[in-house]
Amino acid sequence: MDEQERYFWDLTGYLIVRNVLTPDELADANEAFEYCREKIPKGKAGRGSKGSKALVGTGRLEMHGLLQLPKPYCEPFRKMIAHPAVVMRLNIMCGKRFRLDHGPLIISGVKGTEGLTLHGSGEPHNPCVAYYHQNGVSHCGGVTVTWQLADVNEGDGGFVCVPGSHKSQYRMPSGIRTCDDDLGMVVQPAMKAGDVLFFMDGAQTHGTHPWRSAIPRRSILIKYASQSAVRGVPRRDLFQPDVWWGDELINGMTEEQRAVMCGPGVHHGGVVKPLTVDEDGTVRIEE
Ligand SMILES: O=C(O)CCC(=O)C(=O)O
Repeated sequence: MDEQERYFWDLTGYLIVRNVLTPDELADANEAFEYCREKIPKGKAGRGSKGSKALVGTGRLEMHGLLQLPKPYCEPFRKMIAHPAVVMRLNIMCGKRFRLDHGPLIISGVKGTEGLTLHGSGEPHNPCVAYYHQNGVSHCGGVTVTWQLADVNEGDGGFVCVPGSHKSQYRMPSGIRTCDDDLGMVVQPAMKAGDVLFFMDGAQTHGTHPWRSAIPRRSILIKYASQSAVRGVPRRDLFQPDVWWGDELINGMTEEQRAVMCGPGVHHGGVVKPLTVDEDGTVRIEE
């Protein structure tokens, strides 16, 4: 990551690196995409656009599980997760020993596929994906890397963001969230097949415009975290104290003691309960 890239990243909250995939790598990735194309589940219309007029359309097209595809179709995605162009940049963006948090996933779109309301921007504040800068070192807890397998031209739709929003001290106005009154601040960057986009997932205001091109969208998103951040967890049981620490250590603990021994992560679906202290000093699980 050179000085120019670093400046762009720090200032805007995203970065596009051009021409990363070779023609052969791009062909292999597109062959794997073709294998998945008919299997991509369609979401319920309205789930992404949530009442927005600007983002309305047909259900979103997203597919997970790309690392588990049969060979050779998993290979292009396995190569992407530790690609040198990604490693050299994430070592600076997230710090060394960054890790894959969740993904890779396909985000596709056909003409008319709905958008996704803008989110991130630290709303609500989530320290594990925050961006900060101290002692000359910048740190972002969550970075998403999006590989483009087809061109995204100006006006096609797809990924959008508000450049610089990771530094904003104010709440995102509702017109920005829905894109119904975006103050001219929402940017949809144009990219070519083989380009790679990095963005500050969680820290930056970002989302999706409806897909407007007759050529379907082909994006592969891989979500990374710094070594100290955990959002997605591959199995719900990893939150359970006996799975995370082992039976022997947990045996005989009270429910409250067990509650502080849970495995880490944000996407726990409610299985991790917070503790609270009553006026009389009793510690109990908050329901
Ligand atoms: O690439 C896109 O369409 C945006 C994806 C997004 O909003 C996210 O991954 O949180």
